[in-house]
Amino acid sequence: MLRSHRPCLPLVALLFVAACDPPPPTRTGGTAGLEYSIIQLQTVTDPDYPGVDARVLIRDAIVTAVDTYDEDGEGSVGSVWIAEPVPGPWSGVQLFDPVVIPARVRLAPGDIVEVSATLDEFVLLDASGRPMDRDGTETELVDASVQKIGETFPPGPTDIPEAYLADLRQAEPWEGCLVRLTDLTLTGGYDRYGEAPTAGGASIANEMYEIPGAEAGLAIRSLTGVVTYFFGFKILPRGPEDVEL
Ligand SMILES: [Ca+2]
Ligand SMILES: [Ca+2]
Repeated sequence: MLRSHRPCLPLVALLFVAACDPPPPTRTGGTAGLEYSIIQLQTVTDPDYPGVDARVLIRDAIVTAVDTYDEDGEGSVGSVWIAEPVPGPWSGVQLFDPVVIPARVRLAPGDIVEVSATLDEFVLLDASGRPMDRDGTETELVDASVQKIGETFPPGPTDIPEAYLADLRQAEPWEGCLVRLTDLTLTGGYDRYGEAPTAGGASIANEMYEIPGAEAGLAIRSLTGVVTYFFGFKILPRGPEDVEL
């Protein structure tokens, strides 16, 4: 997947923002940026939404997924998904290719982490800098460092209707979240983008795991995964334990 990133704000701009903006209620004395909940980062209508390119700090998030599967042989690994300790809409977000501290740590679901990152709304741009997708963007954290500070139980998914993923408005609150869909039927196998369609209009992508034998007619009783957006919403199962046929 071809990705491009905005450059970091110069330090002087960060200092200016930090000095002149009214502090959100969760401001801390740290130097890594102001502290936010994931919900504040996902909700543009929240009064404390910091805006794209803001440097942000997130404390006590729980890792829900780690991409270690190179689905296209081009090194498509490294993204990490985190969530608030209490699941629900707007409570998850993707970290695009973060630096893990300490480097020897292999993050796994259930790890408790602190994250310093830049907020982005990712969309592919054409040669003249215009969005190639007019329908949506993916909220994600880039230029991120993620530090493991503890462990807890791996978080469970939230059950949502399959139809939510076929509707831009209803899917948006679940972007970045770990969810579970039930009683799906595939209407095709994986296409050249690594996506398999369901009868209810959802799309299952192979970014972290590819369901063996995926083809039209395959019935899936339960499918867990994180929700992402790239020219439409899709669910990403993390491994065989996320798929119940
Ligand atoms: Ca979003
Ligand atoms: Ca991958």
